[in-house]
Amino acid sequence: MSKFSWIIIVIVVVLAAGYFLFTSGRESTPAINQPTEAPQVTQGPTAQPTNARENQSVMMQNFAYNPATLSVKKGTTVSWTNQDSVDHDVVSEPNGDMFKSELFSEGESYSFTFNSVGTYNYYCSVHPRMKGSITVTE
Ligand SMILES: [Cu+2]
Repeated sequence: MSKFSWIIIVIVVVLAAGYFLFTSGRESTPAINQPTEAPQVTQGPTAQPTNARENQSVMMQNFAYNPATLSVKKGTTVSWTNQDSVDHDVVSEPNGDMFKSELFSEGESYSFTFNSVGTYNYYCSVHPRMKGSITVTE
């Protein structure tokens, strides 16, 4: 073998050894960094769908539902709270087929969970001018 070939082999071995030391040295650095990366746990994406289905409130004030129209996501529970000194109820049109509360007095409330997409008009059976509607979307 010529002297030139030996020089090539020595250079290759030195480069290979240097590469090995370099890569094995780098592998240990991520292990040191890991503890600082651990707290990067994000909770944003999971929190939003839960918020979309949080309960919604309708107040019964001065012989009116407030808000009179409400749009909610499917699965939302709507609660009506009576803030008048007279009794009110919540009856879905036409005859309370979907939901129908008892008459309830000041400070009391009634809840219904909307699991079907659609628009649901409702009224108070004692005060026919009291009307509202809930629109349920996907
Ligand atoms: Cu009423």
